[in-house]
Amino acid sequence: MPGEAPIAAVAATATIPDGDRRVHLLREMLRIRRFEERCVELYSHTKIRGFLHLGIGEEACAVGVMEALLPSDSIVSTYREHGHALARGISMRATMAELEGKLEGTCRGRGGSMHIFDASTRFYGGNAIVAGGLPVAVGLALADHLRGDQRVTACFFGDGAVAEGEFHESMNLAALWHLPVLFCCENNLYAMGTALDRSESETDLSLKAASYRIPAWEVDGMDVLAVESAARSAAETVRSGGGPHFLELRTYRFRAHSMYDPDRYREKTEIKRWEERDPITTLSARLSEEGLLSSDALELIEADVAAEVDDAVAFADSGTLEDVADLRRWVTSEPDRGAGVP
Ligand SMILES: Cc1ncc(C[n+]2csc(CCOP(=O)(O)OP(=O)(O)O)c2C)c(N)n1
Repeated sequence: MPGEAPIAAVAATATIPDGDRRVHLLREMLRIRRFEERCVELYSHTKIRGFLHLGIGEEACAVGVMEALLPSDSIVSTYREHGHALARGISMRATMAELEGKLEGTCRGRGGSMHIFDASTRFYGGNAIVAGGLPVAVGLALADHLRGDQRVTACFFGDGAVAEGEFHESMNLAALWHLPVLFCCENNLYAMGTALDRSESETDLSLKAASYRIPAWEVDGMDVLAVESAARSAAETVRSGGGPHFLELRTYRFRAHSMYDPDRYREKTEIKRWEERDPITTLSARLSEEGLLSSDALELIEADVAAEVDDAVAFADSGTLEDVADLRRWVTSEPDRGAGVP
């Protein structure tokens, strides 16, 4: 049923991160949370326009998976990708500038919130099309496979994507060709305003992956340590030729689907129940109980993160909007169109 607590984390073989690493994971989640909270303000001041989908509540998925990847691995994401981008190491400045539509952004401000792309970190894009990233991930993995590169392509998508044909075609080909893809399904129980159990006859998403003979693990997506541990284990297997793997990350978004969504399809009590499992407050409580994080240290982290967000906003605010005369450039590749474009 929607809103029920997720099942326990999968037992994983990787060692639990030590104290410093856990504090690092907390800091990374805080960077995403505070960045997105600021995005809400910027949106209300119309500095960010268009669609804006926030992953507040889902930070553990982005941070946990990204920690398990190598710089040589590739990532494909969705329209809810700010967290994935920041956790991958794309600068907060460039990310914010992209959201504000500035030239200094990752895509000259042309992509905006849903289409952050950065080849230097092998971040092959947010994608506005539900399930649109899956075939891209399969293509990247096929190229690696044919070249003999030992890379993993991590592909994020929501539970709504499993209703799309692209999901099934991608799972089938990845399994058939034994491709190095780590499918990361962020199951937050809702595909926009539709609950999973109102749109899927089979709500056990891991079972769908298993039906393609892809090993599938169910993971507590509100626990960054569980996500990191499972992702590390799965990524290592994929990298060493184990073929595609599937992680169902059981998570929840605390805010509406997007800034336009009145969020009338779920009970406030359900949201409250999940907020009690907030990945940031639960990890910081755990670290403080274990004597690994004092309140002073947490304040320092918060201050650092606040300064980084302020700096990113100042950078984006002082950025440049593209010259209208250039808008037709790079829509198609320039060499094909000859010199002197547009
Ligand atoms: C092919 C396609 N169909 C419909 C839409 C409209 N749409 C945008 S988000 C969304 C729901 C997707 O839900 P899910 O994959 O669970 O992701 P979540 O928003 O929960 O992260 C839909 C139907 C779209 N963008 N692309």
